[in-house]
Amino acid sequence: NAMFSWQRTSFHFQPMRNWMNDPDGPLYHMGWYHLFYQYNPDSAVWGNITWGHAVSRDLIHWLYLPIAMVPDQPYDINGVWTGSATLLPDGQIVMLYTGDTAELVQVQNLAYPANLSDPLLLHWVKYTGNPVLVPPTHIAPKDFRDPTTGWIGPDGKWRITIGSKINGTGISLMYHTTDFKTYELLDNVLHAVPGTGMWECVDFYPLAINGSMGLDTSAGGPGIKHVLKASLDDTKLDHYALGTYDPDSDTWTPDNPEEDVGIGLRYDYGRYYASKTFYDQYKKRRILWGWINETDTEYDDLEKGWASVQTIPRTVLFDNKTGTNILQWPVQEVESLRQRSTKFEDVLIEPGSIVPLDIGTATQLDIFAEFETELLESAGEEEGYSCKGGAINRSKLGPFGLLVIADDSLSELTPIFFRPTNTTNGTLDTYFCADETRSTLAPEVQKHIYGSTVPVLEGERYAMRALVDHSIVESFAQGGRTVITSRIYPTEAIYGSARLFLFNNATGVNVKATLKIWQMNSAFIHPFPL
Ligand code: DQQ
Repeated sequence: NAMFSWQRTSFHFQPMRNWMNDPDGPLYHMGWYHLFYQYNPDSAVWGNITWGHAVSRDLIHWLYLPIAMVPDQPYDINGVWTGSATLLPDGQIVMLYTGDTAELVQVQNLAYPANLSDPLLLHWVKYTGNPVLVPPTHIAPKDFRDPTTGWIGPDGKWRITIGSKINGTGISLMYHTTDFKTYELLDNVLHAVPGTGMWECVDFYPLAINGSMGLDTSAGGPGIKHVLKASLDDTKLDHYALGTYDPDSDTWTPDNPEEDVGIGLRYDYGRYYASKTFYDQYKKRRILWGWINETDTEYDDLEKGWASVQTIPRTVLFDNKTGTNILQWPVQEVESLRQRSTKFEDVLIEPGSIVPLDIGTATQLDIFAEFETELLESAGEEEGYSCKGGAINRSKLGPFGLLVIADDSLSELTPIFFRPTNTTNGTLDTYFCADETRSTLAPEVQKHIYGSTVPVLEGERYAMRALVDHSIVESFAQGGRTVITSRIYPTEAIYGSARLFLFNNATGVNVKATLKIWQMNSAFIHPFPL
């Protein structure tokens, strides 16, 4: 179906057709990265969920493989739902996933590759003893899903955790196991946060406080913090927090109780859900996948014949400069798609002005932009602005930034911008925002204004990177402290009509922009020639 075909991405992973949601069981095996994903083979809306499967040498170019698992057993006949891979020290691969049973009960099942020496891991065997876990008696049958990757504690036992809720409190149940077939439920939960509702797709992993390497999921000891992430079913938002894990009590404590899971930081302030990390033992890094869901109508998705995209995989590190957040950054392999680049130095953008950037077509870009501001004398006082009000809401110090996926007449445009603002206690806060209000002329599309604060430290310029891919913009502020993904539905700013601009809508500052912009090649994403 050619409808809106210009909205398909060129270097993001998406199936050729039909519906995709959560990434599942990502892993690296014998030279190949494997991505599984929630997939409806029959339609562009959710249902009949199977595990789609694709492999890559570099996380950028992909080969679609046959569906890895379909609902064909009483314990998963209503859907092969989300799960995670655990690589055992002896080389075995354990896949735990949620099955929606014939009775619509959520249970956990075990699967493993039929042939470990097959680099493509084409065939998966479901364990004959499935289900391996059913909802505990105090848990509702539909509140028990998405098992994590396992990790080993100091006692040599494996642990997994599974999200749930009790009376509106989001919780993560803890289990011990030695063989992934039988499990012991612990009395305590890993963590609980009142009012956050059902926790889907819990992720739990260590980050080194210093250094640029990722850690195996079982890593422990000093010099480590643990990230706990929950996908909140009530709001469809991915929230994380940094904290300390005690492997003896199997509990986790947030560094800052006011920024606990579900009430504090988010991975991505845009369109993003059901993310999952894995440890890449080949390149020694932790990699984060996330699902970019649609903001158009189901009707449009059915017309298009497809729905959803995965983000470019991101490496995750602890930000030891702020000490309060993670850093997310597109995997370095995406840079292999870079082609011709253009540099702009100290481009002056005066208050209320728009400056076109002459780079030709602007549908596939990797943009690095730095901004410096110079306060004008006429500037008055102001405080308390945020992303709210979007890019047309002018204040003394902002907004300024990029207009992406815009056309020459500016009938469609998406501002990605900074807004520094004074606070009531005399400090400066900086917001990083994306304003989709004017992103499309299409009527029945949600048009959000996204964003949050971003730490900008002493001596740092305002810095952003944006990956533009036809209908997706992934934007990273200050090296990945705050991230926003936009799903955009252009009707005019397409193909050769797409342009890039700078803008400054502040009333009291001149802005100078320095940029390097690469045209991006398309990735090779095709069926594997089996
Ligand atoms: N998607 C899966 C569930 C999970 C949800 C079903 C999150 O396992 O909780 O497709 O998007």
